Amino acid sequence: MSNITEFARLLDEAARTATEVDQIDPKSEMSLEDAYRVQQASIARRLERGEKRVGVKMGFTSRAKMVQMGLSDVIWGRLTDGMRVEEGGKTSFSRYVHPRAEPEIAFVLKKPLDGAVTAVEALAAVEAVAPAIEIIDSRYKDFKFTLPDVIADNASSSGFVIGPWCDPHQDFANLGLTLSIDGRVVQVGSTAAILAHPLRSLVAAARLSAAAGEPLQAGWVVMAGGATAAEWIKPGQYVSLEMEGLGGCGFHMGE
Ligand code: OOG
Ligand code: MG
Repeated sequence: MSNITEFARLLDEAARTATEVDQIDPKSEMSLEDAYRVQQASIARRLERGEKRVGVKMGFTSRAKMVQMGLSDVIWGRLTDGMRVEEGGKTSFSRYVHPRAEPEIAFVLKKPLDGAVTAVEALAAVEAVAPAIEIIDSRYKDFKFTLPDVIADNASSSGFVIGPWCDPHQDFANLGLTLSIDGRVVQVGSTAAILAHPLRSLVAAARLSAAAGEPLQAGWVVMAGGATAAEWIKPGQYVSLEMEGLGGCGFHMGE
């Protein structure tokens, strides 16, 4: 128990001060349940500082991400309002250790989703879908971690940018997308890379969140997971996403 509190403090401080730390479980000895307890306790510290819980992010929902990071289990993390980056706005490099960006699709819910749901039920709870960019930033040295490590570190959550909210009653199963840095395309992909259909990621989010005793709420955002490998971001760069049919979004990485 005290280990959980101590790791939560360590990772929260690392995130708050943008300082890298050693892996807490390099031999992968911690149970995934304990790793999620560390995550929960570290997010509780953010909430105590006044941040508000705004949703959930899913991780390793595409093969490209699994291959890039060498892990193959779907994971999830907790999003707070402190992680929001305004669409078209600027975030500061000093807030991150070694940020990367990846193209995703986001859902916002109009109804709660609790536990085992079908894709049809999940879609019925969706208010809108949007093109989105996740800024991930592992607090671990060299962005290297085991599965318990990354779960404890809130699945590397650091920032997210959401583009225009669109009608979910359109086919978003296989939308082409490009991620660009300073106008140069660096990743090409499709929303189909996300578990073959991004709604499957929402179904998994509903199940995993409920199992943790924190079912998805109306108004929450769910980030479905990176559709391509993530790209390193340097100060001064502009990162943008274009998604077929849904439009785009972007952000400036300041100094
Ligand atoms: C872990 C987070 C994975 C995704 O979209 O797959 C993730 C990481 O890659 O650091 O956010
Ligand atoms: Mg992601």
